[in-house]
Amino acid sequence: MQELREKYLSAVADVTDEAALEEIRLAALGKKGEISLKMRELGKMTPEERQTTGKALNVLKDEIDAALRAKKAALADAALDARLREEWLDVTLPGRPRRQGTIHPVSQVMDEVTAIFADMGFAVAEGPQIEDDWHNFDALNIAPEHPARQEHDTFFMHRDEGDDRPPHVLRTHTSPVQIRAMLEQGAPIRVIAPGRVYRMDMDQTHTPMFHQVEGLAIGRDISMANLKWVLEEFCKAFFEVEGVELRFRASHFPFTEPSAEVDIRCSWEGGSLKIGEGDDWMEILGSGMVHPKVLEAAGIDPNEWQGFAFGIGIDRLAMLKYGIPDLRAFFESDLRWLKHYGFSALDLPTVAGGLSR
Ligand code: 2U9
Repeated sequence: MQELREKYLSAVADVTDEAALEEIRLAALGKKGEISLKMRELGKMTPEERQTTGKALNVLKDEIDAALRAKKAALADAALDARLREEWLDVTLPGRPRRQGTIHPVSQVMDEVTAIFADMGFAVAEGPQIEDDWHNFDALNIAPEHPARQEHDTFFMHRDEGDDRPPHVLRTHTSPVQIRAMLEQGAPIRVIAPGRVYRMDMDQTHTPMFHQVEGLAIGRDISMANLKWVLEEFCKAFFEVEGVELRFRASHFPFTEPSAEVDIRCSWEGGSLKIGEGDDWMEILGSGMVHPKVLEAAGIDPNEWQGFAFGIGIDRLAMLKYGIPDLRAFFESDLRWLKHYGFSALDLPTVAGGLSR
C-alpha cells in the first residue's frame, strides 16, 4: 500500500504535461487501474481484512485523486502563465485606422475634369459664391429684365431697410469668376472655373445648389474650331472613348455669340448608355464665342481679342459616368447611397461600362 502510494504520488509530482497526467490517472484509478484491481480483490478477503484494506485503499484512492486534481490545476495555471508571458498586448498602441470616408463622386469628377483641362493648358480660377449683381449678371450681358434675374430664379441676399443698393446674390453660374480673372489678368487667358452655383430650382432632376465647370480661352485668333477640338479632346478623355462625335446645335445665351449647345453621340441599347456609338444624341454642355460686350465689361478690347467659353453641369456628368440615376446620392451625401452606387470607402471607382436609363 505504501509502495503504491509513493509510486503514484511521485509520478504525479514528476509529470509535466496533461496527457501524461491522464495516463497516470488511468493506470491508478481507471477501470483496469492498479487501485481499481486491488478494490476488486477485496471480495476474496476475510471481513476483517476487507475492512482495514478497504479503508486504506479508499484513503489512498482519495489521496491520489486529490493529487491528480491539484496537479491538473497547477499544470493549467503554468500553461496560462506561460501564455501570458509570451502573448502580450500593448494597450498604449494607437488603434488601426478604419477607412470610412469616400471621395464624393462630384469631387472626383471635378478633379478628373480639372486634370483633363490642365493638360490642355487651362489654369483653375476661383471666386466668391456670394456675388454682386454686376459680376453675376451685368458684366455677362444679362439684361435687368432677363428672367434669370427675377426673384423666382435667383437667391438674393438680404439688404437693410433703406439700403437701396442692388442686393448681392448667390452666384447662379461660375461665369463671374472668369469676369474677375479677365479683369485681374487681362488677355490672353485660358482658365476653367469649377465650383458651386445656386438657382431656385427643386424637382426630380434639379437641386438648389449644383456644380459647374466653365471654361474660357481668349486669344488673338481663337475660333469655334478651337472650341470644337478642346471639347472633343475633353470628351474622349473624360468618357474614355476614342471615337466621340459631337453635334453643335445653334442656341442662344446672352454671354456668347454665336452660341451652341453640344450633344454627344450615344446609344441606349438594353437600357444601358454607351457613349460614342449608336443613333441617339445626348446634350452635355453649352458653349459659344464670348460676346464682345462681355469682353468689354471685363476690360478686354473685343477688336483685338476673341475667344470661346463653355459651361458643363458636373452633377449630371458624374451621374452619367458612374451610372448614378438618383440625385439622393449627391444631395444627402449619404455613405449608404454612395456605396450603393459603387463608391466604397476610399476605393476609387472604376468607370461604369454602361448605366441604366
Ligand atoms: C464668360 C463668358 C461666357 C459659359 C457658358 C453655357 C454656355 C451653358 C450650362 C451648362 C449646364 C449651365 O450648368 S448648366 O446648367 N452652361 O450652357 N455656359 S456658355 O459662358 C461664359 C462664361 C464666362 C466670361
